[in-house]
Amino acid sequence: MQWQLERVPEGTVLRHAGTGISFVWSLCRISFSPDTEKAPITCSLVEMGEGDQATAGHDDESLPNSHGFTVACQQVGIRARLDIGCNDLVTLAGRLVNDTDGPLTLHSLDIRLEEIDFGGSDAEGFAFFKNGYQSWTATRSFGARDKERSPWLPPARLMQDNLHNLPVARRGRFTSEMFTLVGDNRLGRYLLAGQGEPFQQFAYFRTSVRPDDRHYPMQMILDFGGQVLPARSTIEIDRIVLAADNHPNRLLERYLDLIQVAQPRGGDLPVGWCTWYYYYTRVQRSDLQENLACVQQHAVDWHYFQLDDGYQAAIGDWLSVNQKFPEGLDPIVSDIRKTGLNAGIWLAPFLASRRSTLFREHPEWFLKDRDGAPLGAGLNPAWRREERIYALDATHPEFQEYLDRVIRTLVHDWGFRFLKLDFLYAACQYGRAHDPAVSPAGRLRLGYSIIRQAAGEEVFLLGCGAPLTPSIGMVDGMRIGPDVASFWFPTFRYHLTRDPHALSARFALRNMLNRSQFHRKLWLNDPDCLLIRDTETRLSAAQRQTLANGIIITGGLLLISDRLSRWSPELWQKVETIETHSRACFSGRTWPLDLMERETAELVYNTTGYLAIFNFSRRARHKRVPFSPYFEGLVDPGATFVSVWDGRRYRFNGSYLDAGVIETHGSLLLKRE
Ligand code: 9PG
Repeated sequence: MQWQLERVPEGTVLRHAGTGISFVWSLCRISFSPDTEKAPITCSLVEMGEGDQATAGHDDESLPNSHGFTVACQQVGIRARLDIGCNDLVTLAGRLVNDTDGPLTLHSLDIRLEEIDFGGSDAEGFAFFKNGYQSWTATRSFGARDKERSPWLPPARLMQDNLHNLPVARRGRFTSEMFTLVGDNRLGRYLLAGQGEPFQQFAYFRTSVRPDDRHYPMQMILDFGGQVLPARSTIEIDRIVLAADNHPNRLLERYLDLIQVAQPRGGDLPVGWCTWYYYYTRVQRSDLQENLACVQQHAVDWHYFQLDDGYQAAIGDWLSVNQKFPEGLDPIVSDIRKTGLNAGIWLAPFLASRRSTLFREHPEWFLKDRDGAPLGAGLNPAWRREERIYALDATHPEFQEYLDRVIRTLVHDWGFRFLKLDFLYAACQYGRAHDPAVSPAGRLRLGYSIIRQAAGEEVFLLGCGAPLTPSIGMVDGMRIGPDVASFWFPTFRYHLTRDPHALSARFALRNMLNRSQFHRKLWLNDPDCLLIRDTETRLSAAQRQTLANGIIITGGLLLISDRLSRWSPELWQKVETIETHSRACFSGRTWPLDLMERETAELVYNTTGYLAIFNFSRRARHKRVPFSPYFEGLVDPGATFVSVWDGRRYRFNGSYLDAGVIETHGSLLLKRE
């Protein structure tokens, strides 16, 4: 038993024997409204005495070594039974009980840890790892002097951030979703706080630190998003776990094992082609034919050929195609099948635009804002300006029937075997739903189960623009970063928008490396598409190589999005090499070893024996990779590696590996000899 719990007058002190990390568990508050229209009431949950506990009941399900306590807000009739269990993890589990004769609208359960102590004398070594809300959200670590930003434009926030846990752009104030890692890099001590099953709420974390602080507070929030708890009923709350270790990757691995609900899809690495990053919404039938012809000519062993955004008559009307596809999608699917590939298609199942037939005919199928109007879901610059989009209500029975029919038609009538489900955040937006007893996270889970039921087990479901926790166990693959692009970074646009998630090769790489451990624990990671074209690109040769190396070492889906007829014979050869190494890395575990020290990990190890070394700085750098602490227990101190691309040899000399000079945005991909 590594964690010890001690009761003191200020609260409950928890101390981890292995690392010496400790904190005080001080306060728990709940916020709810007796009536949807009324302002929320926030009350501190007070621990009840022995006698009161007896009336609370529910002693059936306590955790090992638990300190069960019933906390309640007596005057209004809500009760929480919480258990803190302590072994090598601290686990908080519990339920909420509505003791009244009317429904209660739930907002949040707020738990505070005070005086988190890593044993340092100030915050110089402080590091905070932020996991973003959904696929596209920035995911990276910060130091005590950093600022975490959110875009200026409200639609960009709505489409990429969690509106209910927005960064405040102040030095030392940080937010995270689903889990966070905080720690001290100088001491090598880390604490993980994370959300567990059943993933019916959103969990988020906030902290605030000043450079001379020795202790930090942390707020952990379970957000119910206005879910209604009917009279005299009970709900289980999502678990919260805390763990400590000297190695951030080991800690993350422990957490991912704990929350893994299903084995990811078996079989080989999925390889495919996608229309988006060359054709965008201009895609037409002849483009598909042209690329299919190339695939056939080169006899490659790919599995999927996916049509992205651009075929539909309007966002929401997935079964009516536009004038670029005059013969519909049937002939396309049969062309794809004839080439031996599986056809894939993109759709945004919980979005519809104002000009769609769906919106005009069924405004009642949408989530509603405060005034009862359909809830806006942002705007995509790739679509027409007048194409205002709205969020559908996954709890509406008639919409559920429509969704079922759309998916059945795409899969069983038209023959698609791969569905890229995009803009899924819309299902979780806070608004009035047909069934208010389903939480926002629960709405997305409900939507996924309707889609899975209609599509069948065999169809590959890829989540995109998707809040992470409700997707666990529901999708085969998951986009884990923002859109890639044929440029490194939009410097000018970034200055205008300050969008920390901005689509770019740089930020796509940041998320794919920083989130690489999710792969095959929660789903298959989709790092977004590989672009290796050497024409019609603003990526330098080094940047293209780095994108390829990042996709290879992290072992996720390999989806290509170039115009294949423009590839030279060298590029066809190159993609073969990429496939070989991607297949090898696919089944390994990837550890971004310096995750807590930089915005984007630069030392990435795959347990099948691959090592990638990146230089994300703006200058060429001579890189000496220290053996300790990163490689202890992973490779031996004299291990030799060979460069995958030029056969050069590199060796750990007991204390470091000299990687030589790596150009700006360049990288090495090495394999154990
Ligand atoms: C099709 C594209 C591609 C791409 C998806 C998604 O405004 N935004 O914040 C925004 C983010 C991502 C995005 C579009 C808009 O791209 O990730 O692969 O399928 O939709 O429209």
